Amino acid sequence: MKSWRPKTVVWLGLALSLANLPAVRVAADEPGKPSASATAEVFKAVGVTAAGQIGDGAVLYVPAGLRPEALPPSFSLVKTPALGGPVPAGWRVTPRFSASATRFRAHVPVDDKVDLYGGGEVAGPLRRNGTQIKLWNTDNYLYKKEGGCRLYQSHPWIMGVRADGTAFGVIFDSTWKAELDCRAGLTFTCEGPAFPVLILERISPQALLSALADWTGHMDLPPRWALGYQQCRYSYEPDTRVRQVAAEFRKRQLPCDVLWVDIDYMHGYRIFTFDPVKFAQPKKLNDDLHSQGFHSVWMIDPGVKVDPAYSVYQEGSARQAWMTTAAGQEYQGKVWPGPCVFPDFTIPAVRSWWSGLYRDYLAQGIDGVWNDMNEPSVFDGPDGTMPETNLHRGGGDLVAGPHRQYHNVYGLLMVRATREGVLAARPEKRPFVLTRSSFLGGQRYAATWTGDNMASDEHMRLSIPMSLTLGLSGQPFSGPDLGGYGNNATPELWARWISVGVFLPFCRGHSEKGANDKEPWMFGPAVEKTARMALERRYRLLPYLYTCFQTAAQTGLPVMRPVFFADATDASLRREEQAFLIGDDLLVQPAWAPDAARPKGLWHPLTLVAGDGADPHQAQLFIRGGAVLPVGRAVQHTGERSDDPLTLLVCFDKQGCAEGRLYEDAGDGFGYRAGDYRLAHYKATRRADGQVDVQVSATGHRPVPAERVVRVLVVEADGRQRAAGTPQGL
Ligand code: NBV
Repeated sequence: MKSWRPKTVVWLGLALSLANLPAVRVAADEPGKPSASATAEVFKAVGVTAAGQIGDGAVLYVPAGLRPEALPPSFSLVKTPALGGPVPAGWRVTPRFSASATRFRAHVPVDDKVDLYGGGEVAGPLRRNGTQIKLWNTDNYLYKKEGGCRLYQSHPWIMGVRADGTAFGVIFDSTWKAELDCRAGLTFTCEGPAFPVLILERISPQALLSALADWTGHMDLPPRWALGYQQCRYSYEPDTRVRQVAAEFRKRQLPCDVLWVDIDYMHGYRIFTFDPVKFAQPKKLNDDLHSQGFHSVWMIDPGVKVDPAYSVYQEGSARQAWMTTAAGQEYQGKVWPGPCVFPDFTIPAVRSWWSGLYRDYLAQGIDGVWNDMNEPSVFDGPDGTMPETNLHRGGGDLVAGPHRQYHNVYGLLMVRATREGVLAARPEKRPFVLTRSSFLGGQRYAATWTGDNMASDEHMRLSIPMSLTLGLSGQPFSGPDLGGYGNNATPELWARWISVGVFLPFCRGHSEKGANDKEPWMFGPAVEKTARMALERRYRLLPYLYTCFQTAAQTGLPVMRPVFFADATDASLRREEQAFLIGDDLLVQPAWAPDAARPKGLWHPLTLVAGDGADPHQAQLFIRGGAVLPVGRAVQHTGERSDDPLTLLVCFDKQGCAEGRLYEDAGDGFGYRAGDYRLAHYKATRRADGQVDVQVSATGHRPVPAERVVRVLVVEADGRQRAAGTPQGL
């Protein structure tokens, strides 16, 4: 047998060392076209040191300047790519590398007929052809800066879906400040040195996303309470206000699981502290919330107040934990508390110190952590962040480098440390961390929301492709601020938004200081009724939704999916970005999108709450022919038992068959990893006499919950639900 060795093709003797060059702003030329201006940046071709297979349907391209056996550590990849054979014959997607004096580029030619998706958190269309984004995590209030072409997170990843439904994906494995241009093929240009490109090839978009999760990591199963409705505002203060909001939800019978505590709980905005007057007894507050079935999530920012009398500042200073200027001086920038210092999360000892801070903090009964401002956002810093020349000292496998290199992973490193700290403090519980800034692979550490949107029709519509695109970029757990963060929401807008928002993976209402109160009862009785109905729909769906989260954790498939996932060969679905799927079996069509493209085949209208078909704001729901959808009772919070009864909604295909799955476990903790779960697979068939046979097979050791009543309802073509028995033992 012939042994295979990487082929070395060095076209230019470029000894590229771009790491320390200053950022030179250049005119952004259209990729592939010669530049018009005499001073324009010139890119020269760079050869490939090695290219080869690194797994099934996965090929790595390594440009000159890098060695395949000594690639720089990757923040996205969870496995080190090892070349195992030549590029397979007929391989269809190949990058070309080039470099200018200051930047390095990979260009991937793409056939015009390919539809492009991904790129992470983007404000724009779902289909990315013809768009450009910047990868430079930015605190982008109301998405106003540069038309929202750079937001809080960076995902150097694009996937292409061909007419026949096959799909490929490209990971540009660099953290440096970059641009991703989808106008003429794919062009990724970074202000840093050479980087490898990984190309994945699969038979479908679904298989591709599973491959992406295998390479960039899977989301861990969140606690079940994190799937409930969550209410936030900047800020509920003092603690009595948090209690009032909690009481109001329960009094009005509006389902809710989580209350959020924003920065004003802190003592002078010092992180890990509590205001001695406004939040004098955080533990008592949390205990009381817990007794009413609420969980609470509290905010921690990265900026640490410069205050020699403050323990976090003292401890960090003693450890030399802070970011420095290029000259090695402690860097200070202004955030909420005034002058702040910022932990250098590239230093392993700083990360473990940061992790340790959560032990006493969480002992106050705090359930989840919200890491905000972690781009990092610096009020008086250049471009709203810290100088690109600031120095990260690194450690472990990370080399020292300028902020320009590590800026995009500052939030990722922070939430990695946060998650580790939360887990260490409470090893028996599943951590819940929400982050604003993130990077490709960030699903390993935290869920995310789409930052400071505004209360407008435009942003409401935009929020759907945003969350879909995050899902197509490896992050299954995301959602916008429902109702809009900035500005006042009108009752009409808020009602429309909550009616669709309840189907997003992360479901939280929020409002900015100064904007109107956006709790469900603030817009009058009619809107409150609409909200209750929408929330009850979500809570009825919890058994199905939790099953979708388990699928996402295990397979990498998003919870919220574009409708083209129902048929990747149907060209008419490729641009649909208002209607969407939850899992395989539920189609959500917003009331404002009556003309949304819908997949062919049987999709029967679905009612979940009496009267939901008559409410003008509720989204229309459709169940897929061939599906068994497990749903529960509308409870007030996820701690209540919702599976009494458990309803199996059966929608037969043309052959009179339907299948579905239900995943159940303790809802928190890690017992499921040792088999304490039940994954039921239902198979329903229509008998000649109109009755329904349901068979179940299950994996896992968890028994069927005691005395569970299961009822089967057949969903007919007109949406009517016909009772078809209450079988035992399901
Ligand atoms: O902590 C206050 C807010 C928070 O409510 C919001 O969700 C974040 O995106 N935070 C930004 C800082 C203030 C921004 C104006």
